[in-house]
Parts: sequence; C-alpha cells; structure tokens
Amino acid sequence: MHDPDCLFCKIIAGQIPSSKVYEDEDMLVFKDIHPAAPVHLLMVPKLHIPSMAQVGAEQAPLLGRMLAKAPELAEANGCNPYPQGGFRLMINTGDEGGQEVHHLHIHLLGGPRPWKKG
Ligand code: DGP
Repeated sequence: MHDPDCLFCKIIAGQIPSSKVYEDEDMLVFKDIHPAAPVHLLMVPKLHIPSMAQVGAEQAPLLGRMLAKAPELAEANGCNPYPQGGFRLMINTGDEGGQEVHHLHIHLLGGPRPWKKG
C-alpha cells in the first residue's frame, strides 16, 4: 500500500531525496534530517502503515525482520559496540507519543552522549 500524500511514501518512491543507508524488499533506512544523536537513522517499512497503533499479529513478521536488522545497521553506521556503546530504538505513536510523520518508523539512535533526546 502506498499513500500518495505521505512524506515517507514519497521518499520510498524516490520522489523526495534522502540519505539512504540500506534498502531491501521490506524497508528503506535513511538518515534523519534533524539528527538527535551522532547516529540517527529512520527504519521505514515500504508498506504504508500509519503507526504502531495499526500494528497487529499480521505485521509481526515484518516488524520482527525490521528489529532484527537493527544491530547490523547500528554497527555499519558508526554506533560503538555493545555494551559500552549500543543504540536506542524508538517508535513514536500518535500526537501524545510525539509522532510527526504518520508512516510507521523506528528511530535508531546511537553514538557518544550527550544526545538531544534523552
Ligand atoms: P516522528 O516524530 O517519530 O514522527 O519522527 C519523524 C522524523 O522524521 C523526525 O525526527 C524528522 C524526520 N524527517 C521529517 N521530514 C524528513 C525528511 O524529509 N527527510 C528525512 N530524512 N527525515 C525527515
């Protein structure tokens, strides 16, 4: 599913440029335009799912594949090794959850502290 009015659908379709770091059949991963940490990636499913609020058992395999990709993406993009290094995964959901773009995405944050968010 593709929403022609969705910013991340447009990035996935190549209509808006992004700093892509990884792509496969499930997801596009690119750098956040307003990084809150030295490493700040957005892991975005190609399927237009508005938020975590719409996720159920049907999406579990996709979410699982995305989460399982995070360690490799963290290492490839400059996060320091666990446990002294590591990374944070964050999914903002809805207005009160701080979600600005209504296409499900996982923030991957890492690198030396302090960070802007937490
Ligand atoms: P959230 O608040 O969880 O919905 O996060 C949305 C993030 O998307 C926010 O950290 C900034 C980022 N962002 C917004 N517009 C663009 C864009 O056009 N390109 C890129 N690379 N990131 C964007």
